[in-house]
Amino acid sequence: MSDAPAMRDLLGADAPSNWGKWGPDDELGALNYLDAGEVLRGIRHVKSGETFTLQIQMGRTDGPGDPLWPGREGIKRKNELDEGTWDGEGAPAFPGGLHYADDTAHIFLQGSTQYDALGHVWYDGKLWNGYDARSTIDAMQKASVLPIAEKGIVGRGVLIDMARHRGKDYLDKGETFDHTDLEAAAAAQGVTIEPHDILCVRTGWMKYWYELNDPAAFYDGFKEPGLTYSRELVQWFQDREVPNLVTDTIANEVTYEPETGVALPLHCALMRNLGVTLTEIAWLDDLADACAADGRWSFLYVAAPLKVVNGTGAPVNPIAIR
Ligand code: UVW
Repeated sequence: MSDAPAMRDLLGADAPSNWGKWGPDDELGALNYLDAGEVLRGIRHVKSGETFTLQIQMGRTDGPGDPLWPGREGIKRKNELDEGTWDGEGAPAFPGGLHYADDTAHIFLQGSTQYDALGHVWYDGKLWNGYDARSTIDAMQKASVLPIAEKGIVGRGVLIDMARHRGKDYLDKGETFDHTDLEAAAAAQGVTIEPHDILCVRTGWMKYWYELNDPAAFYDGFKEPGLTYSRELVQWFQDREVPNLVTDTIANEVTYEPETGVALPLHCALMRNLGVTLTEIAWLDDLADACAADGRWSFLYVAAPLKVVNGTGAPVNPIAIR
């Protein structure tokens, strides 16, 4: 048993919270900030019409596989019908000679670039907005990914390139940064992180996964780089009214809070308590290169995770339009 403190002791009984802010039945959390005005604000940041898709490829077979939280598996895609099907005795015959191919897939909903449902993590038996954690049993009844998917996520995105800011291709294992570093990087990039921005943060960690091409080395002493918990950082997210945090890491924050060893406290502080939606495993490198080339770090961000009823999350291919 670890001697790390309980989540409630680390975050505090009076941790910053948005529970109740959007009513007792809310399942969207800080995405409520993204209203029609925010869509129009995002559109004003489209200047050149370039588009960048931010999902990693699912089920790549030419490298290390897909980057995953330990214990998860990448997509298992299976041919059900292909040209071979139509050779056999008793193959279906369609008027006109139509042939077609079908696949099935077994996927972890968190097994690729994804939106987490607000109910995806919890502590002390309560999810986002105070919903009972037992409502997750068998199927996520409250704060599933479905309301997020029904809404869609559209607004002004801003990219903070922490790896570039620190002069690296990718951050080191366990390397941390906080809101003051985000502000410093933004200032160096010549961009301001504005209220209601969809905050995209690049660490280079996806690039590291593919370039290293060695899952054993990647998972040895598994500790992703990322944002690290402090009460001030959580307060900053609440004050900035950040609706959505998007990163190129598997879990959006340094895996273990360095002082206490608590695993993923920002999942709890931001997602469970503030209703900030988390998007993980994003491919931000091509977007970052384009932003660095002309010094424009803001864009229209559009994402529509799959409408999985009762889903704990859903794969997504967000698009940044600049
Ligand atoms: C966990 O919460 C364990 O994983 P993630 O949010 O990265 O999918």
